[in-house]
Amino acid sequence: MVQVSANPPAGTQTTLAQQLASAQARVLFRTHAASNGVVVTMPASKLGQLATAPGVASVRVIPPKYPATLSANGTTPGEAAAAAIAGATGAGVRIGLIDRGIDYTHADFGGLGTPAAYAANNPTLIETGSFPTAKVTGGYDFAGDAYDANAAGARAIPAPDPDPLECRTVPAGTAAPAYIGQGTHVAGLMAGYGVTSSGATYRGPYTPDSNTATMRISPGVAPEATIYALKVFGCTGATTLLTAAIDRAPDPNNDGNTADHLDVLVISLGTPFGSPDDPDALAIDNAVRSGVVVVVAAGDTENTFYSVNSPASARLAIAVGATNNSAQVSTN
Ligand SMILES: [Ca+2]
Ligand SMILES: [Ca+2]
Ligand SMILES: [Ca+2]
Repeated sequence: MVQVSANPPAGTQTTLAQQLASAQARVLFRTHAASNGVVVTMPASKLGQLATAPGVASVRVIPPKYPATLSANGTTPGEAAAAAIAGATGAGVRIGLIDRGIDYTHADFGGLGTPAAYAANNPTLIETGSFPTAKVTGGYDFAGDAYDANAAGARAIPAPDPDPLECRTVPAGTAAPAYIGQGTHVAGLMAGYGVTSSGATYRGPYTPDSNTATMRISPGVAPEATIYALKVFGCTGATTLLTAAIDRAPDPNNDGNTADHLDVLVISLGTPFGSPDDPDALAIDNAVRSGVVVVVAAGDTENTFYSVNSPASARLAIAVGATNNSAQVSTN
């Protein structure tokens, strides 16, 4: 990531883009709210000439990030009830989720909840009336389903589209990884409505008396919050698109004014042995300064030294560890 100096002259990013082209750099995206810079893929041998270009404050490598996979079975009725006792149902709170996207056709988010509804939804475009929904109130796909930062050739280049529907398939001949469904799972833990034993969306009330024990899926911890789906992964593999998504949290409508910033940003992904100076971590610090509470998974590498993920390593992030259902430190 090429970060622009403070108070740069107008047009610095554009001038920089021209210099980047001469250095065989391909621009992946530009940012303005949580970070002022340009993210490129380019030959390592050309990095030195960029560092001395006018207006450049720093040139940093973005380590690829991976989904922080889950093995828990969802929220328990007790967790949902505890939140309800506190009156903390999330009403009025807007949560951004940077992940693999969300299956917003799922009944847990008020969708039809049928395989046919998912299959009929083209993940590259917004069919009239399909999105946003009352629960998933906005979002964007920064990646496109074919994207994988670690792939060779064209798949390493993101192909963004407006639909953050989570991918449920993998390329032919590829084994399905453990994280298929992760974005939808995390969204449900956060803010799912709940699904009744008959498969219908639960519509409340969210009180200590709610009979969640017999539900197919318990309500999320904040079942009345809304979700903004920021998709940074393709169907498989890694991402270097995190800063593009973090940039959207202070300014969801991308108009340069942060008055509409999200309340909370949840990031359940990363790479072990993180640095607080990873560009993604620095973008998080700036998002927090804009008023966004940023919560990041601490990682899946068990109890060892320096195992906290980047970007959970951000100085201003709330880094959250996890245990499994047997009270063991999370290991995927
Ligand atoms: Ca669609
Ligand atoms: Ca898409
Ligand atoms: Ca705005």
